Amino acid sequence: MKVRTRISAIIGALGLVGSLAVATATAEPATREGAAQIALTEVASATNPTAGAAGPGGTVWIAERAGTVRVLSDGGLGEPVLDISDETTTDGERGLLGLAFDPDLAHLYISFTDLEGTSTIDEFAVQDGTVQQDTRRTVLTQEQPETNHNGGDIKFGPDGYLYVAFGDGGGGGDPDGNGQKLDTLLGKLLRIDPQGGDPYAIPEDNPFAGDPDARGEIWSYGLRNPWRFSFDAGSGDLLIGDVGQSEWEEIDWAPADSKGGENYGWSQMEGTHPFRGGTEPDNHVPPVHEYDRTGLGCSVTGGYVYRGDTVEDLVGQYVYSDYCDGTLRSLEIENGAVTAENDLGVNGGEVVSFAQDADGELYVLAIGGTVSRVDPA
Ligand SMILES: [Ca+2]
Repeated sequence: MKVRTRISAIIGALGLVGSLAVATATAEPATREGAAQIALTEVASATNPTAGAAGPGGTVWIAERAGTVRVLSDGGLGEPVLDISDETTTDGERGLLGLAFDPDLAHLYISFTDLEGTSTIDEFAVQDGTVQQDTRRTVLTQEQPETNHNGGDIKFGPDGYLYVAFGDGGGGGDPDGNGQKLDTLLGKLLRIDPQGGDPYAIPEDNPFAGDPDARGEIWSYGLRNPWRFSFDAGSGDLLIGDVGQSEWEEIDWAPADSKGGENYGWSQMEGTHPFRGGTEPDNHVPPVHEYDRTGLGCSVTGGYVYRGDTVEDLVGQYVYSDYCDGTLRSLEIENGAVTAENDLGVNGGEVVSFAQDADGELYVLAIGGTVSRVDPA
């Protein structure tokens, strides 16, 4: 079956799934009663887009996996404004995997794997909407033992610090137990102050700052492959899409007033289930939502809480998808508990990432190249 073969090939190429599971064809999703009515409007075609961020002048900057950054505006997607394609590869899950602007739009940060596969966060000054190439400096690096589970998403939090997501080091099943180890940056969400030191500073109120047995950069841990995460632009809450091993895909949640230190359980737990005879940690923070692989997909793609204006019924809902399934779904979350799950009735293709513009409108990025905006139906 052609579609199945194509999806399988792409999954193999990007390797986001933890096992060799093959995507199965799914029935057309039905819109549930009460769900917002949305449509996807294709606004651009990119080459393997992996990430996007709101940039200067109402633009959205799109990262392409092979190493280019292009700016999306009303006129479409422009020529590359940054090209590091000779510094990265697309082995396994590698490439240019994330980008973020600081709150003043004064600096652009990119997250990529270098030619040795080392995860690298670099910074550029931005002036008048233009990347100042000669200001480039490396902020943080992390060696990666395998080509998968590199994570790589980066976002500024409402606190003005840079958060960095790294997977567990890959290989399947967390062979080194990195998820629960506090002396490695693998399997973690980090929180750093890139402007506060050289090459960066660790915020004093990080949960493990000053702990000789732990890396001070760690904000939360017990993550397998937190491929995409975001902060709610309205509430400041944190949402993480953590890709499962072979059974459970999960969304993790932390409130805006969290002090950090959350243990999301991997690799003792996969979702709410002990993993391979694992023991649930006393401080385990279970996912706010999980789903198995019997129909909804096989590799969660974390999205954003919708804070735009155009789809009124969607405001406040967390929109996400799955790489293998492509259906857009939303969660309604109150006080850290899901009160409703919605099938939004549209399919974004091989959804690998989302982007949010300065107005809170959402864009869906499919690895095949489609960049679509979430519009009212
Ligand atoms: Ca977990």
